Amino acid sequence: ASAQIGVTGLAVMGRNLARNLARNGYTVAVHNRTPARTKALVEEFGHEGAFVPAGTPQEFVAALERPRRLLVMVKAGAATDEVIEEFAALLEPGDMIVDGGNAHFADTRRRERALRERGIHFVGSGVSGGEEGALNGPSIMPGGSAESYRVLGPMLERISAHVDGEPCCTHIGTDGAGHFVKMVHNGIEYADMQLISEAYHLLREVGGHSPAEIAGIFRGWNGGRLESYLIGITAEVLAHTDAATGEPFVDIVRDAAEQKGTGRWTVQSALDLGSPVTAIAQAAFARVASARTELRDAYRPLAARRADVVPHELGHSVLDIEKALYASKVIAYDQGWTMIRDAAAEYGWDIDLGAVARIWRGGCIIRAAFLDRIRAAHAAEPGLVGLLAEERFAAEIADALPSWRSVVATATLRGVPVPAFSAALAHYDTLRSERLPAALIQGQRDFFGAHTYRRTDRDGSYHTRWAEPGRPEVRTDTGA
Ligand code: 2AM
Repeated sequence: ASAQIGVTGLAVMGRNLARNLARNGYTVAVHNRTPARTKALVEEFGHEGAFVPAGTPQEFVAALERPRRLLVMVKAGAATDEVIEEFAALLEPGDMIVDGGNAHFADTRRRERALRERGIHFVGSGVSGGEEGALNGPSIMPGGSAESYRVLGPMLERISAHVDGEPCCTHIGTDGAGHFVKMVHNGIEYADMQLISEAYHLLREVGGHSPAEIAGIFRGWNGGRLESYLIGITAEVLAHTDAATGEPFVDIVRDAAEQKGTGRWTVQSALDLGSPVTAIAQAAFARVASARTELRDAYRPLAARRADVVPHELGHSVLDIEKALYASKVIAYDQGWTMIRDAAAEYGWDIDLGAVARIWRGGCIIRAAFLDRIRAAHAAEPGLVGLLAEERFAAEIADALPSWRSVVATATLRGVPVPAFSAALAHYDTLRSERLPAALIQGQRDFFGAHTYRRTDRDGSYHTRWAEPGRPEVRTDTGA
C-alpha cells in the first residue's frame, strides 16, 4: 500500500484529476472498468508523477494507504451507485469515498447516509472548471464529514486553483452541501451566460453592431467591473469567423441551446425550497424554449407582420446595456446565494457564504473579479441577507437603474426577447415594492378555498365568509 489517493473512472475528468494529483507530488492509484484507459494514462502521462496502475478493484484498494481515499469519477447516476457498492464492499471503517461527478445532492445525501452506517466517509464533491480546470486547478466544493475534510482537505486544496494565494476549495458543509453548492454554481452560470447573450442580442438587434464590433465592446467591458472568464470567452466566440463560409461563427451556429441538466435541477430545487431564482429559471427556460423548434416554427410567421413591434427609441447605448447587464448579474448572483442560504437552513448545513464566493474566484466557469466583492461583502457583514443590503452594491444598482429600465423597455418595444434581464429587473422591483399584489392573491384564495389571510393591522388568521350577507370576517386561529 503506497498510494495516498486512488482515482477510478479515467475518462477525461478522472484522468486529468489523477494527473493533477500526481503532478502535485501525490502517489496516485489509477483504475478504470475498461483497463485500456488505465494503460493509456500510464503510457502517455506516466512521466508526470507517481501512478500505480491497478487492473482490478481488489488491486486498486490494496494499493491505497489507510485511511483509504478513493476518488470516483464515473458517470453520474446508476453507474455511481454500482461503483460505490463495488468498492465499499472492499473498504474498512474510516475509509473515504469521494464522488467528484455531477451528482444530484439528494443522491449524495442518500449515499452519505448509507455509507456512514457502514463507517465509511462519503464526500460528495463539486468540481468545476471542466477538463482544463481538472488538470490545472479546478474550484472544488467538497461536502461530507469534518473528519473527512481534515484528511482530504489539504490534498484537494493543493490541487485546486489559487487566487491571491488562497485555494479555491473549502469544506462546504455536511452530506450533500458540496453538490448542492455546485448545482447552484451551474444555475448562476446559466443566468450569467443568458444575460451576456441578451446583451449581445440587444447590441446587435437594437444597437446595430456587428459581431466583431460586439466582441470589441465585450473586450472593453472585460477591463471593467464585468471582468470575467465568461465575458472573455464570449468576445472570443463573437470575434470568430467560420472558415467554411466566411460568415461570423455565431451566425452559422444553430440557435437551439442544449443543457446537461444542472440548471434544471437548480430550478426544481428552488421551487422545493421556496427560493425566488427567477433570473436563473428564465435562463433555464430560455434554453429549452430555443430548442423547441416546433413552437418556434409556429410563432415565427408572426414576426414578419411586425405589427406588434413599436418603433420606439429609448436607452440602448453600449453604456446603458453594460449597466443593465451588470445590474441583472448582481440580481442573478444574489438569487443563487439566497438559495444556498435557504438550503443551509433546510438541510442543516453550516455554509460560509463568503467562502463560497472565495472559492469561485478561480478554477470555475463563473470565475470573476466580481466574486471578490461578494466575498468582501459577506466578510464585512456576517449574516448579510442580500447583496443589495450592502451599500456599494445598492449604490451601483441605483446608478444603473435608469439605464436598466430603459434597456428592458427598449427591448420590449422592439420585440427583442430579454427574459433574464426583465426577470432580474422584476425581481428587484418585486423585492423593493412597498406593497405587492400578493394581497389580492390571498383574497382570491380565501374567496374560493377559504385558505385564510393575515391582516396588516393585527395578528391572527382570518377568513371572510364571502357568501354571507355583509361578508363577515372571522378569526380562524383562535377557534372564535
Ligand atoms: P469505461 O471506460 O469502462 O466505460 C465515464 O463514462 C467513465 O465512467 C468511464 O471511465 C467509464 O468506464 C466509467 N463508467 C461508466 N459506467 C460505469 C460502470 N457502471 N461501472 C464502472 N465504470 C463506469
